[in-house]
Amino acid sequence: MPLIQRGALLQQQQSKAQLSVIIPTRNEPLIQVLVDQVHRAFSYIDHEIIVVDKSDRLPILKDARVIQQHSTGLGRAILEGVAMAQTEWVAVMDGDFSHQPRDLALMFAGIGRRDFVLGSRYASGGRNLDIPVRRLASRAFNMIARLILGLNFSDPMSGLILAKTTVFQRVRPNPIGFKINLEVIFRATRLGFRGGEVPITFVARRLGKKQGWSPRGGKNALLHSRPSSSKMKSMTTFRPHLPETSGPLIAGTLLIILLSDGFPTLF
Ligand SMILES: Nc1nc2c(ncn2[C@@H]2O[C@H](COP(=O)(O)OP(=O)(O)OP(=O)(O)O)[C@@H](O)[C@H]2O)c(=O)[nH]1
Ligand SMILES: [Mg+2]
Repeated sequence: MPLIQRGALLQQQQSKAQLSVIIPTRNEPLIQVLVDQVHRAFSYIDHEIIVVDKSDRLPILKDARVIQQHSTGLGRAILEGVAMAQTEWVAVMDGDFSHQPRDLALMFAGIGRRDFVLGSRYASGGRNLDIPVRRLASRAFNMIARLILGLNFSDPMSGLILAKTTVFQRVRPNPIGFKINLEVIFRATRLGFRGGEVPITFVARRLGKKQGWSPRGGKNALLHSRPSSSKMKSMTTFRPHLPETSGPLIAGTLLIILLSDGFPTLF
């Protein structure tokens, strides 16, 4: 190949972003502030931000690709974002400041030879500053997921993940509702991808309308997921009667959601 062409190709390769940060959003008032902070956290690396939006009105954002979500549910929003990414790495974070851009930058810096890393509230040095009822539910939900799936991660439900794009491509998640990371982690580990975790600080949403009460939005899973079993169908009809903060009911509901919704997609 002529030198000049080789040079142009090299330049093209070098200027290609290495990392796509995918932020699913639904009426998030602080999204532009978050986009700016993510850019600052990754100022040392070529990156892009893809906002996959399902708001009432598509936000106009500076320095981010905004795509309108065509599918339904958070899990599928993430997949739409990953499909747009042409980078070696993809990261997924919430758009409400529960996940900190600096934590994501630390995850990227510490990735080493691993194929994916999870942000963990429960690894040594991590913190969960969410409201008490959600902290409790999150612990219970994590424990159930880890026990049943035999996952060796302290917090597979944190929602913050950084992975090689090939991990998502090989895993080909088929999410129903919210539980995409659980599915990705479980299948990726089975496929032999190397995973790790980095401690993070998770905070309750700063602003904006609450979208769900469960650690990862069980209510949205009920509202937006495609029923995968008769159990799920009965949960959907049952939903309007759910009180907002009834602990045992929440734990029971989460368990049923997990069993009826997430698990059939894992195997
Ligand atoms: N594109 C898209 N984004 C969503 C959808 N549901 C939630 N989100 C976004 O996904 C991220 C996580 O959802 P949250 O509503 O924060 O879920 P949560 O943390 O369990 O609950 P709260 O923080 O209490 O609302 C946020 O950035 C939401 O705006 C959806 O159906 N589509
Ligand atoms: Mg949130």
